[in-house]
Amino acid sequence: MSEKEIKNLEAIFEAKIARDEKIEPKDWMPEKYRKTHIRQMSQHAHSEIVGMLPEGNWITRAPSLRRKVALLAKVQDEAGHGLYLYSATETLGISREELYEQLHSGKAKYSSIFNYPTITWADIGAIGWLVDGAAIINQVPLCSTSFGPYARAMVRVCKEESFHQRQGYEIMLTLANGTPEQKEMAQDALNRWWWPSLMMFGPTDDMSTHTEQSMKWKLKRKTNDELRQQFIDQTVPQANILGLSIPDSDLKWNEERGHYDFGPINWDEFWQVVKGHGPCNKERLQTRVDAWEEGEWVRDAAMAYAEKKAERKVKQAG
Ligand code: BYC
Repeated sequence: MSEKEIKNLEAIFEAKIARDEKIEPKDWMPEKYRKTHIRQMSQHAHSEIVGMLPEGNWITRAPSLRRKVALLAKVQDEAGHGLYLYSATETLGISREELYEQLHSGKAKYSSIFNYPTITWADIGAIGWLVDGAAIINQVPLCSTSFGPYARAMVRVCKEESFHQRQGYEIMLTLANGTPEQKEMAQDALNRWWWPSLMMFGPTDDMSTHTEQSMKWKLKRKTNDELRQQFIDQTVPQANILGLSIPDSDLKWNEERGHYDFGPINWDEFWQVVKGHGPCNKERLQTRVDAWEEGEWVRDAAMAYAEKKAERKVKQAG
């Protein structure tokens, strides 16, 4: 393709972004746009799949049938989110096998939050309330992201996340209004999950490598810091209703800014977890690799069946 033709395609692409039109898989797009989307969307898909593990840990120990049914449904929804997102990523010309390989080899990232352990039942409440609460804030703007398949997948994901957030908050509400031991368990879960939840939004804007370009492409509609602040402002009143205290002595309403001020985030901890040295990184990855290897016979059987069926069709047609 000549330089002039590329410039022309670039102009068409930029004009579409400016008009808020969706970019579809068959449209021309700059290579960097395609790669950035593969990176973010696949990391998002991996996060959903790995995100099933900390909660899956509690399915057999949920305290009642009602809690078990809700938790099962939530974890199944997460599998579904992963599958929509892998399919949407495949439209950018990368195979599912390649995506899995990137996760299993440790090349691809997934959200830092899923490398923390779920020690008590209250952790399931805290994940629904805080982690899904953070996910909604991060993902609602993604419903209007510029790449069509990602934006459309996000609409359904957000509806389901909203149910997840409520099931978590309801667990916290029950514990916070329960016995002193139950309330203490809820407080302990909030203490352990608060800061990692703030880290989910990614590094501060001045440290974020991708935000500026992703905002220009309308992949990201808000910056990491804007979303983090929105999460804090929304969550503090919810903690007050629960009668639990947020583990941050610097947390204070700032009348002038119209936002809560908050204390420093431990970015060393964040980067340690992102680089694979969090409390559960090794266990999480190993579980995924084992699932992939143990499922090989299922994939082989499905492929063999599909081939046999295709052969039979050809014979019948001939
Ligand atoms: N954990 O330039 P930045 C869920 C990486 S699933 C690990 O700001 P970007 C749920 C980042 O990848 C939650 N790594 O990046 C599921 C980059 O490294 P690379 C997942 C992180 O992409 C089950 C570097 O740091 N949600 O909600 O502009 C149950 C610099 O960052 C993290 C999504 O994936 C992190 N927390 O912004 C319950 C949403 N943060 O790639 C809930 C879609 C940053 O250059 N993704 N890094 O090696 C996004 O919105 C954006 O990718 C992020 C990061 C805001 C996460």
